[in-house]
Amino acid sequence: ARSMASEVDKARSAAASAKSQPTIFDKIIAKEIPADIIYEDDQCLAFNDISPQAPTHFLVIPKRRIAMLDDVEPADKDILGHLLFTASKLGRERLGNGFRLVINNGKDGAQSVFHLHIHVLGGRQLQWPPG
Ligand code: IU
Repeated sequence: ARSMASEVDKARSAAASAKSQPTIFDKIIAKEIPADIIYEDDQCLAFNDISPQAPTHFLVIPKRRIAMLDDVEPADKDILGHLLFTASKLGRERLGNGFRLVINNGKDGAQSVFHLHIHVLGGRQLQWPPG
C-alpha cells in the first residue's frame, strides 16, 4: 500500500510539475514566436488557432498564466470575467450569426495546452453534442 501510494504521489507531482511549466502560449504572449494576433490588452491576448476547427477559430488567453480551470481561485474571478467578456465581444463583432465558446479542462476534457484558453468557434453551423 505504501509503494502504491508513492507511485500515485509521483504521478500527481509529475502532473503538477507539467502543469507548472510555461507553455508555447507564454512565448506567443512574449512575441518570441509568431501568432496571428487579433486582439490584445493589458490582461489578455486573442489569436487565431493554428489548427482551426471551424472557418473562424481563435483563442482568448490570459497573459498571466493559469494552467486550467481546475486551478482557478476566487482571486481569478476578475480575469475569468474579462476573458469571457472579451471572447463574447470579439465573437459578436466577427460572427454575427452566432458562435460557440469552449474551455477544455483536463484529460477527459481533451485539454492539450496547460495555459487556460477560451476557444471561439464559428462561421458555419456547429453541431451538438460535441465529440
Ligand atoms: P486544447 O483546448 O488544449 O485542446 O486546445 C489547444 C489549442 O491550441 C488547439 O486548438 C491547438 O490547435 C492550439 N494551438 C495553437 O493555436 N498554437 C500552438 O502553437 C499550439 C496549439 I502547441
